[in-house]
Amino acid sequence: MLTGAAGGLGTVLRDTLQPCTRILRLSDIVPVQAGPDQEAVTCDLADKQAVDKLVDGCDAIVHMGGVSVERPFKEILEANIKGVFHIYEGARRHGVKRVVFASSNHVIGFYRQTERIDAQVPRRPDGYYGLSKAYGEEMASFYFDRYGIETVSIRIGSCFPAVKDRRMMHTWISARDLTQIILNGLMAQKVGHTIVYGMSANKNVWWDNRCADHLGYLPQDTSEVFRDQVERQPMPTPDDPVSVYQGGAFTAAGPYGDD
Ligand code: NAI
Ligand code: 15L
Repeated sequence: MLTGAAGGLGTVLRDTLQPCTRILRLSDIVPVQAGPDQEAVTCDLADKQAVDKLVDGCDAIVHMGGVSVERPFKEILEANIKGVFHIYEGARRHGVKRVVFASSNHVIGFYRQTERIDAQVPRRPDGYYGLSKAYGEEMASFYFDRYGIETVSIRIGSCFPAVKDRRMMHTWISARDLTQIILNGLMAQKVGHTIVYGMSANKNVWWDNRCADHLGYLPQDTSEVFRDQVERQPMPTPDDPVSVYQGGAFTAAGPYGDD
């Protein structure tokens, strides 16, 4: 089952994951059209009963749905925080044993671009969105320790068809490489709760994936193919958050505390 199927990544993943499924159940809060060997279920992740029904009958869950940028806390609370709880409760109740969770680099967004980090460093979320992904990772850890449900949390960098700016030269991941991480995350023998940074084979990366070696992820793509076009863009000032922090502009978004 794929949540967030109407989104930017969901629209690509519904095709790239399809060959590895018997039936791919697609879900989003907005309607999606099912193709051959697909089912479509419109469901708000904030609705516990609806999510419980959604999960019934699934072998595995790829959880991409939710608010994907910094927004007022209430929106994040409903879609992401309650949403991820409902997904794991559904998994527990219906015996689903494997989840791939779309976490984000914004879980560690307040690390500086001069730092190199692995998946064991303390989290430094850069907003309510990053906090919700940190909560999702902790939820995954708890459901493994307590119920044996295994998860691969992918701290996705920037997954778009092309690199948009200098920061993304470090954070970019192609849809092909993201698909490989997801499939490896679903098929690997034992993952417990594994955190992996979702990046392609870029130069000068900030993230070290040695804690996720057992996934056997071998990126095929690199942001280098976009270097010429990106380096034609004006250089931001050295104190601009886009040049200072790994989370870039997200570290200066808001404040969104007052709903
Ligand atoms: P997106 O915003 O295009 O797609 C998210 C989907 O979730 C949308 O189709 C939306 O309708 C759905 N959704 C939102 N609230 C919902 C709710 N209450 N109930 C059910 N569905 C709901 O985001 P995108 O780019 O496709 O990202 C997919 C996932 O990957 C997100 O969880 C995002 O946080 C994460 N991610 C994406 C990155 C990227 O570079 N695209 C980077 C890091 C993380
Ligand atoms: C994310 O978590 C967002 O979902 C995506 O839209 C991008 O902003 C990405 O991070 C990024 O940091 O580039």
